[in-house]
Amino acid sequence: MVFNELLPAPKAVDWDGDGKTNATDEWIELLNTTKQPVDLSGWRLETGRGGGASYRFPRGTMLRPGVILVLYQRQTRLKLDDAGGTVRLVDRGGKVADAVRYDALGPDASHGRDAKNVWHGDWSPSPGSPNVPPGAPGRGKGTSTVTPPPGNSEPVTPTATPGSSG
Ligand SMILES: [Ca+2]
Ligand SMILES: [Ca+2]
Repeated sequence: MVFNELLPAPKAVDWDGDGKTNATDEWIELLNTTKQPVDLSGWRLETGRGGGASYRFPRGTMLRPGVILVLYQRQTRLKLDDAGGTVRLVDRGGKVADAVRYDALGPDASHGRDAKNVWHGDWSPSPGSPNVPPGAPGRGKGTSTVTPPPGNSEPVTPTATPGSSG
């Protein structure tokens, strides 16, 4: 489980889509980089240098492999310092699963991780979508993608409809 992207200083964009542009438009992305679903029940997100604020994931928070979870400030109540800071993901046993430090970013700019674990402050923010470099084709514009659960897809057999005889 890793941090994938975060946006600490929203300004002119209503990122959470509630009709208002304010501090609650801050968001954090988590990505399940493992090959199996991760149960985040009891895990925590922390800001600050210890003794900071924290958000505890509710029971039943599951993240499927490869899926991105977007957490808006409305949900977590965690304030990301515009001047830079640290966010930590702490597992149920109190172990830090991942931590990310970011510096001051421009308004509506995100701090995002690429596939090689290098962080960028100049990529287009993409809440809920994979992070793509500027200029890449098909870059996300803030649309959340819902991955359907892997189920059995049954072949569809066309049924012959007998024509009416006249
Ligand atoms: Ca908003
Ligand atoms: Ca993203």
